[in-house]
Amino acid sequence: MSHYSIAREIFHKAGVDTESALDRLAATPVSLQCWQGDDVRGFEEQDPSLGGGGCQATGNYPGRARNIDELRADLDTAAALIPGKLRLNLHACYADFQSRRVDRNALTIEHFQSWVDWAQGRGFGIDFNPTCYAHPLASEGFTLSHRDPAIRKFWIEHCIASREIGAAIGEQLKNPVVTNVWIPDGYKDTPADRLAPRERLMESLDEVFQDRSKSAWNIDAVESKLFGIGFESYTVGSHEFYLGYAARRGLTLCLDAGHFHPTESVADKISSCLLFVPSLLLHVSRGVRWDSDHVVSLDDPTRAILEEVAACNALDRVHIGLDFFDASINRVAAWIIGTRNTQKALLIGLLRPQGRLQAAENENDLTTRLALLEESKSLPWGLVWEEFCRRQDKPADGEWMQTVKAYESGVLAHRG
Ligand code: RNT
Ligand code: ZN
Repeated sequence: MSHYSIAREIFHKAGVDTESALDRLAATPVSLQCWQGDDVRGFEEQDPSLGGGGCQATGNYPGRARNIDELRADLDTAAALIPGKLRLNLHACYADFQSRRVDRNALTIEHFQSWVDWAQGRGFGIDFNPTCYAHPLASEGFTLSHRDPAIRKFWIEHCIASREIGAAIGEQLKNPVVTNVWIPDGYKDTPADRLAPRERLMESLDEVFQDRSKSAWNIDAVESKLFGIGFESYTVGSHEFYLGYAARRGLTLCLDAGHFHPTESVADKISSCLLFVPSLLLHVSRGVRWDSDHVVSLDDPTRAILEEVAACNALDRVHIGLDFFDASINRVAAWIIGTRNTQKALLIGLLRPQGRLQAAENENDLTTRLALLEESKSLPWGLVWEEFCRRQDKPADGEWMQTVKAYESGVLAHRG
């Protein structure tokens, strides 16, 4: 008997159909963040002192991708070692300028066509993000909520251009793009006026999202944050701001696992938010003490988030994206570890004996509920994961590192 057939039997006894979990996992795309490959720098050759708006890639492991070709080669290496459906999450600062460089408010689909062709060849969908940081007009730490209308206008134009690009990509791929707006705006120290920047942000967003005519191909998302490095005391686009805004405008709400108080449960927010917004975007990440964007671990908070998506039966309303950037380890391995962990967390959620748990709860038999929940933790999900990798023709755990090491010595080590 194979490992998997034993596991299938054990799960069957627990009232869980592993085949259906495997099918659902295979049908669920995970969006790979391009920015893990180059420490969120992009290819605009901006002065690094302009900063990342509070995003901080730390570490100096050799092998950072320095150009589009290197980034694509690294993504290909990672994707070959990850089972399941993948998407590529692009940022506007990863434009392929070829000969003529333009500023961010003048970007068009032309600057991303080579990415679209690349993704199409691999069967990947694409997601998109305006880049509202690391730019001279973001140097004061304010973009869409800046008090200067000319600066606001630039960023409004950039966000509109990004949504147009998203729609054009979605239409070409016949696969809608999630375009996610995140801005760093905020203050290091206590503001005198918390209201006015939020009013300005709301007005700017109203302009950005005025034309919703391309919503078949472009899904608009907004991402909140609690604080960033250099933005410790106040973030204009807080959770309450965007929850209210997304609910009112019918936008997708992005929940980044690193953007809340460390003791807050992001998992618990999912069911509430889904009652008020059409869909959610997850930025699966891991904060260690702060929004440190560590590689996703198969830890309790990550499991809770993905288990909750499965328990709410909300896979059709939740887009799963990754958001971590670690420069202290092999960057290709970081993608592989973080993506596989996200998929494992979802698989664990899909393998939970939800029917029996719910039945116990409905009978108010909370003792049985606890017993089932606890015992489900030792069901052999790892064998089902092994089967998933096998069916997808991808390496099982313990079998991919050699390939990454060979790529490191053959390719990454030769980058200056
Ligand atoms: C920043 C946000 C945002 C970024 C990406 C690179 O705190 O999480 O999603 O990580 O734009
Ligand atoms: Zn994020």
